[in-house]
Amino acid sequence: MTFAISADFIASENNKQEANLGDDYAALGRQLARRGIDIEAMTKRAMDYAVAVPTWGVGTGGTRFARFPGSGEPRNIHDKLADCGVIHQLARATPSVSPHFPWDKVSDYNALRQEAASYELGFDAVNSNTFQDQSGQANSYKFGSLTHADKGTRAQAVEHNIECIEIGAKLGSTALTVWIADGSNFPGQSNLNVAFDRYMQSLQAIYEKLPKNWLVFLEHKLYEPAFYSTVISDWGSNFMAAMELGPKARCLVDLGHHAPNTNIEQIVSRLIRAQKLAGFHFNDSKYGDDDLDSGSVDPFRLFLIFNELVDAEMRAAPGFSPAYMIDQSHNVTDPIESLIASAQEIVRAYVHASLVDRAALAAAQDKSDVMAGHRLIKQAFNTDVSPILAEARMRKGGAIDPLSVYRASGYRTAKAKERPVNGVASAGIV
Ligand SMILES: [Mn+2]
Repeated sequence: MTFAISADFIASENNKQEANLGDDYAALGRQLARRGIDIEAMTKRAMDYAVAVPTWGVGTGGTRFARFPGSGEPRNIHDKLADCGVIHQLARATPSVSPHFPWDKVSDYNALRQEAASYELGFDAVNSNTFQDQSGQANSYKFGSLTHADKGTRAQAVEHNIECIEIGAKLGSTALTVWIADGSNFPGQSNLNVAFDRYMQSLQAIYEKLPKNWLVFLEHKLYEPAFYSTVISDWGSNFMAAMELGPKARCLVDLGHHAPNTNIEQIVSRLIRAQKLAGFHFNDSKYGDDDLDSGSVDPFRLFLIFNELVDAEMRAAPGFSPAYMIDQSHNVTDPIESLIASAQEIVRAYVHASLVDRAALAAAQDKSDVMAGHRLIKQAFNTDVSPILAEARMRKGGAIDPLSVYRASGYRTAKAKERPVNGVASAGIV
């Protein structure tokens, strides 16, 4: 019998804070009512919002310098599902996981689906991996995968993506996320035009294998591991590829995959307009693709992105149905704590954006009343919606204060005993 956090434990921890939450919730409710906002409607929105957790996110990440493993780390997909289950059990905002292959390979995917369901988890987009070599692999990805100069290597990478679709179909997924590390480190290393052509040919072969209700999410990345050029470097390249491929291809926005200070919310707005927004990989950054916890450095930027998303939702933008996922590397924190905190910050940004008085904002913009428009945005962002988030969690059976409950539960200590270190050092940043 492995350790699990009981519903009774969560309820008893909640008991200690329920009265204070009631006070705070009532006070916020009165404040919002003065602004013509029904707090119950906001709480319902918070309860309905969901973001996926990647299976690799519950493992400790690393950098290209070192990785410092934490105790009780998940050793396989079964441990990962248990950890993802705890995140959802406490924070109640992450009902699905995004698996990665071959890392999460098993022999029986029906059993894996049931195992996930036992934690109230489903499967989100499947992720392929052609950025590292696996043992026994015929061709190396050292110089690329879907765009490799060698035809056989490209075919191998295409086959792997098709296998991911087949596994995903068994798990109940309806999307494949493709990120490739292909690019070049030296001018002259590869022909920029030929590389893109090869990408299109490979993606076309994958696209043709997508089941009827499936989408393919194309992920761009400005740099790393290729530092001179990456084949799908920016949203322009991504958009070109998605347009050429067809309606099942959409552009994924990873917040860290842009040059510093890029106006990501404007990119989001454009992709919504073109009905090409696949969804998000949420994280935060200061200098580059830092993969820091969502909302930890620049919560205002996260809010501004959600401001575009809620705007699109409110005007029922055609084809608008983004997939939300967290994509972070947890190097110095307990990954479960980071993912709980990030999920909260993402729901917070969503509720903040939902508070924006859109009719007043449109009126201010029509009159070119700059400061009025800006104040409306700031008013929403500056509202402390913590009581709404806590109330939403509690009503769904989660914890009023998930991080404290997680720590008090002793989950990590129990897992450290159950999951002995196997001595195998795994990869760094993912
Ligand atoms: Mn990503």
